[in-house]
Order: sequence, then structure tokens, then C-alpha cells
Amino acid sequence: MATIINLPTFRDDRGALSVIEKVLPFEIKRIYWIYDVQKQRGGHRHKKAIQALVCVSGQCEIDIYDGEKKRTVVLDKPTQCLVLDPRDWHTMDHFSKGSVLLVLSSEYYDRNDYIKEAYGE
Ligand code: T46
Repeated sequence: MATIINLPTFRDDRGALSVIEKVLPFEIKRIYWIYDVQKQRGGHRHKKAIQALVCVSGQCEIDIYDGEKKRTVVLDKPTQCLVLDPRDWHTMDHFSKGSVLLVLSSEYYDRNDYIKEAYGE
């Protein structure tokens, strides 16, 4: 099941700094980011990849379904990280203008890792 991690964050009179270190349940093999979003994205689950999502600017919504429970997570803080298990079907939508969604993945890119058939209701 998807989990939210509150990231260590250091604020002072210069601003804020959040860090991901020793908190993820995987070694990071790939980093990508999604921006200028015009339409819903995602719409799949994975065979192996565990992924950690941080909306580093702005906000977006992630709809998640693990085959048993549905959940919507609003990512609107750069101090929060959403970890998706491979079985978590996910779509990403309602991106605010200028938002950036950072994704850290446990796997190198492999188009065969994607499962695009939705779970039955
Ligand atoms: C996911 C969600 C959160 C690559 O060539 N390398 C990559 O590492 C990635 C992620 C994508 N691509 C290519 C494949 C497609 O031609 O970029 C294009 C767009 O990818 P996709 O349609 O899969 O994008 P999203 O936003 O629907 O999904 C992405 C990730 O692919 C996916 O693993 O979990 O973000």
C-alpha cells in the first residue's frame, strides 16, 4: 500500500531544505520529473518498480488503487514523499500551473515493467 513519508526539513531565515536520505525502501536507480502537465498522466502499475513521488513545486493529485482499496493523495508540500508499491495502479491529475512532480524509481526504465490493464472493480 502507498505510504507518505514526511521528509527531514531544515528551515532557517534563508529558507527551507528537505532531504531524502536513508528513508526510501529502495536504492534509487532513476530520477525523472514531470511538468507542464495538460492532461491526466499515468494509468498503469508496475511489475517491479517502486517509486517515490515528491511534488517539489505546486500541487497535484494521485489516484491510487491496489486492487482492494482506492485512495486519492494530494501532493502539495515539498516536504512530503509518496511511495508507491509496484501493485499500486496510479494516475496523476489536477496539476497546478508551474507544478513539478519529481519521481525516484527503484528500477531503470523498462517498458516491459508496465501493466496497463486496470484492476476489475
Ligand atoms: C510512472 C509515473 C509516475 C522514458 O523514456 N524514460 C523514463 O524513465 C520515463 C519515465 C519515460 N520515458 C518515456 C516513455 C514515454 O514515451 O517518456 C514518455 C512518457 O512516459 P509515460 O507515458 O510513461 O509517462 P507517465 O507520466 O504516464 O508515467 C510516468 C512513468 O512512466 C511511470 O513509470 O509511474 O510517471
